[in-house]
Amino acid sequence: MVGMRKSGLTTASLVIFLASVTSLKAQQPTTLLVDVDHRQQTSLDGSWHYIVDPYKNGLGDPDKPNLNGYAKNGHPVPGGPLQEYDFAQSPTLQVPGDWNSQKPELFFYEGTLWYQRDFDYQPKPHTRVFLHFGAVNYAAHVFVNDNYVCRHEGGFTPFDCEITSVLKPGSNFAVIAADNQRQVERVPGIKSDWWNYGGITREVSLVEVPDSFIDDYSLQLQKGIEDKLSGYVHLVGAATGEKVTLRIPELKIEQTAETDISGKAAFSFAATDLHRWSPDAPKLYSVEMHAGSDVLKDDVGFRTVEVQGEKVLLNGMPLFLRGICIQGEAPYRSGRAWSEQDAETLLGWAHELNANFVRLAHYPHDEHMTRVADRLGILVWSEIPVYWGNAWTNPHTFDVASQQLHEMIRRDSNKASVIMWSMSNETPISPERTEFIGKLAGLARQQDSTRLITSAVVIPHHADDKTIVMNDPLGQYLDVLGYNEYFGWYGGKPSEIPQIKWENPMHKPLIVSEFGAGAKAGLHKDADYRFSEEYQANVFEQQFQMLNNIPFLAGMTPWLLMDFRSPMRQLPGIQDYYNRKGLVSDKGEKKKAFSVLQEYYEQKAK
Ligand code: GCB
Repeated sequence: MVGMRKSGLTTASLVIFLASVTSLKAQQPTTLLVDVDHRQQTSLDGSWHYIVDPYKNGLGDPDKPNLNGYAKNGHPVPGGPLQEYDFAQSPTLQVPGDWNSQKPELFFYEGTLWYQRDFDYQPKPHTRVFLHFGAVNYAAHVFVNDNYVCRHEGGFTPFDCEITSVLKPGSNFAVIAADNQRQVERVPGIKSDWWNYGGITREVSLVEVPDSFIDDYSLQLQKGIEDKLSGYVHLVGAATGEKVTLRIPELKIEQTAETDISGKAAFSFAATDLHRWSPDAPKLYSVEMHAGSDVLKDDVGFRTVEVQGEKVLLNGMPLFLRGICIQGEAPYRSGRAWSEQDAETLLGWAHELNANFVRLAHYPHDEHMTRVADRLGILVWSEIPVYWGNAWTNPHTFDVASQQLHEMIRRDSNKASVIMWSMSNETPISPERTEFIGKLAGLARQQDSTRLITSAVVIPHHADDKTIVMNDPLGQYLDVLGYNEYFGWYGGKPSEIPQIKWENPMHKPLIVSEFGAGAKAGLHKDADYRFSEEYQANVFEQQFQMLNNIPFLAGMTPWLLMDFRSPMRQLPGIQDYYNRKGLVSDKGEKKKAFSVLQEYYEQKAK
């Protein structure tokens, strides 16, 4: 111990503590728990003290760890240790929650911010304890009782730090440095059209598991096989040959299998009386897994999804994906969405639109979204933030992209709603980019053979000005082609849209993964007046005329459900830092285009 106080760190202890931080090399966690929301948890949500650290004094420069320099700039307290930082006296932020929308002085802040809170714990025998984070944007360095327990990169996926050996009876404390500085080699890179909300943006909890526990499982219908469930339950800390029992009581199914040397117990069994999950009937079954003293329960739907020629089939039947894009912005209050209620509001609007599909752009949304989608029967496109320009040849960039892909797949691989993994959005064509994303697609297939792989591409390959040819070389790696276009907004007049033609040399299903126009809620003008509700509604109507003539169109996800904050959208009085292409405003007002799309989808659903 280096002079820690119950409620925080003194400056002197912080300096020593930070010196040890730089000398320690904490690792990315190796455990990643699935289905955490069904486990016994102790929430650590609530008030956390924080210290803003724009110069990264706390972490030091990893290349030149010279923390004395930091100390020299301090103001010694006569006769005592330095007293520059004191978490106990510092203000608080609510967790979960981004810092930008909680404090006006942090609205534009991008950098390092330290969080601290105390918590009580009584260690129990044969119990391992993990600190589970739904997400921290972007990098997190996690300390418990002055031990550097883990670090994590990637702002939208969960991670679990094991803290069993550092916990003590009674009072404990956690310190987390969150760093959302934009960097070229990070994923996303330096520019994106959404607010770079920093901090512990999703829920935090302590999760207790027995010595040997289930960290992962998968149970699914394979493509094209409708009456056989297969998958595995994976144990950590178990000997080879450990018995695992899997039950689906409603189907009177009970199966047992034994773990192999890697801790996996494989299952494959007939499930003939299965009611398959679909948007019309989102049936979820209670699934129970028992292994030693660990029990894990989940609510799981079973369905198949596959591609046949230019069509997407759900449970063997062609389906038109009536979609809408959603950003992870909190309805009514702005800031990063994180709660079940946020998910219910956003997906409730999607439902009201007669949508059966959502594109969760441009990064994995919180788990409430996919849980609520499972319950409501809304199909999901889930994406990693490989967005616009990325450092295609940087090995670290590839590593963090593939890690985020892995974490996204792992968390949601048992969600029936999720039918597509998207590798990227609007990446400029180059051999390096195509190789990078092609490799990601290969990894996604290895990790999940049951879902479809997609990407939203944009670079127009027009045979002439009036024809879009879907020939982006990335298409060779994809099952479904996504294409973003803004005809009538960023180029051309709305009235010209219906003349645009499409060609599909790869003969794969196409989803028009974005189109739209900005509109300020309440601004009513003629249809040629930009940012009026009428302009936006007209763009949608013109788009429908074009889309109706694309024979290989498998679906569409217009941009987008709700206005969202973006530093790129400043037009005073209209945008005020919001991208206004929502069908619903940030305050929940529905624009004219909402009912236009709602009616179109009502017809499509017939
Ligand atoms: C796009 C991007 C999306 C932007 C949108 C826009 O193509 O994929 O992230 O927000 O256009 O509004 O320009």
